This record gives sequence, C-alpha cells and structure tokens, in this order.
Amino acid sequence: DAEIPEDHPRHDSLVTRHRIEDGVEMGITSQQGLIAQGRGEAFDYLLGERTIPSADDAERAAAAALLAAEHPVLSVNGNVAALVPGELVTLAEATGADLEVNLFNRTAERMQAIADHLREHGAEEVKGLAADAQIPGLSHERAKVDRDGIYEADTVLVPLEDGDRAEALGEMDKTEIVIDLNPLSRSAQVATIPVVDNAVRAVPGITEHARELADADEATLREIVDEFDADAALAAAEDAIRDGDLD
Ligand code: PTJ
Repeated sequence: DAEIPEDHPRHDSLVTRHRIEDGVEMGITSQQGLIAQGRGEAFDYLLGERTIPSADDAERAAAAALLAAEHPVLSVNGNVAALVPGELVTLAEATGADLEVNLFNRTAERMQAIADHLREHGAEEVKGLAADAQIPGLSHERAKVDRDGIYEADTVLVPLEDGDRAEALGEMDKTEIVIDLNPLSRSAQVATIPVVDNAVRAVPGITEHARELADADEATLREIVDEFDADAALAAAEDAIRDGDLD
C-alpha cells in the first residue's frame, strides 16, 4: 500500500485492489474473486465511490436486524476475508453475531486459510468447517453450511453472494442482508435488506450504526427493519448510477 500516494484520486480503489491481489497470493481469495472485484469497481465508480444515502439507511436497517436477531451470522467469503477481516470481527462483536466461512468455490485449503486469517484478526470462534448441514435447493458443495451456524440462523449477512445461493437462503425464511454494489444483481434483488455499497465501507458502516443502536429496545429495532423499503433502496441506487455526476 505504501507506494500509492494518499492524494492519488483513486487511492482507496487502488488499496482495495492490492488487498484482493494479496488475498489471492495468501490462498484466501479465489481467482474468480479478482473478476468479481473488477465488476464491483465498475459499479462503485458509477456510484461515485461513496455511501449513498439509501445505502446508509440500509446499513442502519442491517444493524437493527442483526441486533434484534436471536441468532445472527456473518457469512465470510474469500473477497471480504481479504478486504475487511478485522472489520468483520468488530461487526460480529458489536452485534453478537457468529462468523462463518462459506465459499462459493469451496476448497478445504481456502476454508482453513480464511478461518486462520480471521483468527489472526481477533476472531475467537469461526464456523463453517463442520459443514454438517445443507441449504436446500443447491448442489452438494455449494450447499454446505454449519447446522449451528447459517443453517439455524434467523438473520444472515452475505456479502457478494452468488444469486442462486442468495435465493436459496431467502427461501429458508431468514432475514437476509446482502452487500452488493450491483443493484440489479439477483442477490440484491432477493435480499430482505440489500446494501448497495462497497463492502469496504458497508461493514464499518453497519458497525457504526450498531454502536448507535446498542441501547435501543427490541420494538425500536424491529420498527427500523420494518420501515426499511428494499425496492425503494434498489431504485434509489439505480437512480444514483444513472444520474450521478462523475468527476
Ligand atoms: O470466495 P468465494 O469462493 O465464496 O467466491 C466469492 C465470489 C465473489 C468470487 C463469488 O461469490 C462470485 O463469483 O460472485 P459474483 O457472482 O462475481 O458476484 C459478485 C458481486 O459482488 C457482483 O455483483 C459485484 O458487483 C459485487 N462486488 C464485487 N466487489 C464488491 C462487490 N460488492 C460490494 N463490495 C465489493 N468490494
């Protein structure tokens, strides 16, 4: 990161790119993760590389949903493990959520490398390695989850999820929070709470709201979740992309 000058106009985007490259080198991020990152960057550029107001609302609703949940789980893939490992551990602590490694392209090596990486960033317990349950409606490898983790969770945060899996999780009657820069992606479309923002900003953003809402009672939290309008948030993101002033 040191060689990128702070005042470079694409500073944050270049730092993010290096983290994903390092993730691939460390055996955390998949090669497909590089392609996903490129796709995300294009949308982030169109959004002005900022958290738009509707995404900030979504981050507040996400925080409320995690705090109100009986059993919240943060799903971790190879991209977010490289981008925001410490921030995921902090969010889990702030909301009482479990961390579960859950990969689209699952390999034993990458599962282990990500679990180790999260522990190096302060995680105490990392789920996902037991894989003793399956999400219904998906092929075997893609369906694997922990019974006492994602399978039994009432609220799941899935960053950068593949559309099929986002849909299958939604059908399990969970509150599903999806972080995805593409408001047209199937994952964002099927989410209870779509957060159209870069995971690099969204994860700390949700934590900040969780801290503000830490003393709120359950009725207040549920009201924040109920008042959130997913369709309006997706439409606002699409408008921001179409009408945004780019520099
Ligand atoms: O580590 P694995 O095996 O679980 O694989 C993870 C990836 C991301 C490779 C896998 O889930 C995948 O292939 O995802 P897709 O189908 O490429 O979808 C990625 C979505 O995330 C796209 O809509 C991108 O626009 C979006 N995206 C990419 N980077 C970010 C992002 N959204 C938010 N923050 C980002 N940094």
